[in-house]
Amino acid sequence: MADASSFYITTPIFYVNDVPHIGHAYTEVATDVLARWNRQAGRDTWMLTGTDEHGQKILRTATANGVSPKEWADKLVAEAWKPLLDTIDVANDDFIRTTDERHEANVQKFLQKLHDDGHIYTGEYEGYYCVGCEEYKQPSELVDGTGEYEGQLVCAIHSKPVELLHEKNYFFRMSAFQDKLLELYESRPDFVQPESARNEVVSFVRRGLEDLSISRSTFDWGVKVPWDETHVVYVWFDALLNYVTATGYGQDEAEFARRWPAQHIVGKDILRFHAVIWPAMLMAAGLDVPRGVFGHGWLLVGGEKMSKSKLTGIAPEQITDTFGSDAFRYYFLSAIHFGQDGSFSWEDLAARYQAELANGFGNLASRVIAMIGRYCDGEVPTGGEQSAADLEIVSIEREATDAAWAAIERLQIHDAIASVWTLVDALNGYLTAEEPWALAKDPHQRERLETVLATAYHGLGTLAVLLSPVLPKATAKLWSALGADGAVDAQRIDRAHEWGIGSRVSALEPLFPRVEVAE
Ligand code: ME8
Repeated sequence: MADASSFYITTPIFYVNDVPHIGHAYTEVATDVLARWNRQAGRDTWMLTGTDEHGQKILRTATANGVSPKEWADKLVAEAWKPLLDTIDVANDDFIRTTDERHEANVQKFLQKLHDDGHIYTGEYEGYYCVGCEEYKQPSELVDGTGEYEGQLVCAIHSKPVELLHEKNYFFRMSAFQDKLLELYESRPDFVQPESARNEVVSFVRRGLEDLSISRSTFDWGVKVPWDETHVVYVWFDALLNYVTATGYGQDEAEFARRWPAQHIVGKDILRFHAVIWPAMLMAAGLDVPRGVFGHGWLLVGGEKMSKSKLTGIAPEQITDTFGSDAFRYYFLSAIHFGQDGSFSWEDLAARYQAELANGFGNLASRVIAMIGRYCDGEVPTGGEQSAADLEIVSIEREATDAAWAAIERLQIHDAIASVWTLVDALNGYLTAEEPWALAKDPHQRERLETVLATAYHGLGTLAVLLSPVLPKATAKLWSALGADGAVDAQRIDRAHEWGIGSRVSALEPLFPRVEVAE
């Protein structure tokens, strides 16, 4: 098991049936911010993301497009899923595809072990299958279709008809793990977060666990079951294993021991797979369960979960082309309480961009640097005796650093940003109260002017360090304008207020320029 200085964090691996929308990008940026923060706190951090490429959903899409599923997946990964990471500035350490050899071979090893140890048997199942979810559904999860699906049962999530399937499959004895899972949720209350997600998972497991069908035999796009090549592994059983195959399970035990277990960040739609099925699979194989599972909320459009299948998907570039990747990251992570649903609107995005990023933070940075340029010839002043107001800024720097770090440890990203913003607001208030532009007009106030600018300068450096996981591009520019050494993301974030001072500032272009928003 990895030691306390190790931090392994994952996103779900996304289906390649379609291109990404801002819901997928939201999970990516949240995970990336947590990874960057931990990396900057000196932890041995690893962020994994990737794509889920097997199963009927991908097979059908590829067939409808007249290509093989592998060709389809290659195209989508190269043209859409990998470019997404650049669009939103994600610094992942690895990208796994379920068609990678390192994955497929070790899925077979895992399955063979479960088979050898008696966790798998042959059985029959009849039930309603949703290809959108790639899951058998309980009758309570279905609703009556309307419009073109009138008279049919549809999946409540996808609003598409389910299919009645009857198959002879291999089954995983998941029911045997019911008590162990309940003990896990009891002994580690933070295992499933947030609280609402935990409650849902606990009551689901208390109602009784069924065994799980883990193979399919009516199509062959998947990993072959090692002892019976007429079956492929159920796509979810295959996909969940990415988290261990990507970090050496079955082939590099040292790497695996260094990384595992992971903190999983997922949308609440796939909570049960991660918080019930996945830990049961790991328990059966004698491996450690994950460090935790965080189920975040949905981005809603018109009050419904935004999705491509319902044609409400918004492409991330629609936002980043106008506002930039930093604003994308900041907006979704500060405006939505991490763990709850949030409605996206262009008006809200534009308003927060202007008020918080352009006027609140960007303008503060430009003003302080311009004043040091104008009044001190670009030399960073050392300042004289500190007043109560100066000392108050120093203590807010320390408090914001501690509070942000504590919030990140609880995965409360919006709280962390709010804590950092107390320093943005305090510095803006400080400048308004101290009026350095007025002090500059009075030669007797020279020392006071320098002290105020030195204090504001130090506050900006602290902000650059604290905000670098969320705003990597803007803070790198600010850091260089502050004349500070090294790279901003190499500064210890848990001690952001102790950053080393530079000696000369240089001109800073507006960090968040005015944008013209089309109607
Ligand atoms: O479920 N709001 O992949 P998927 C917020 N391959 N997040 C959203 C969202 C929305 N409206 N829509 C999608 C799968 N997401 C499986 C996962 S993991 C072993 C296998 C995000 O392509 C959110 O993270 O359907 C959700 O859980 C995920 O995309 C589903 O992606």
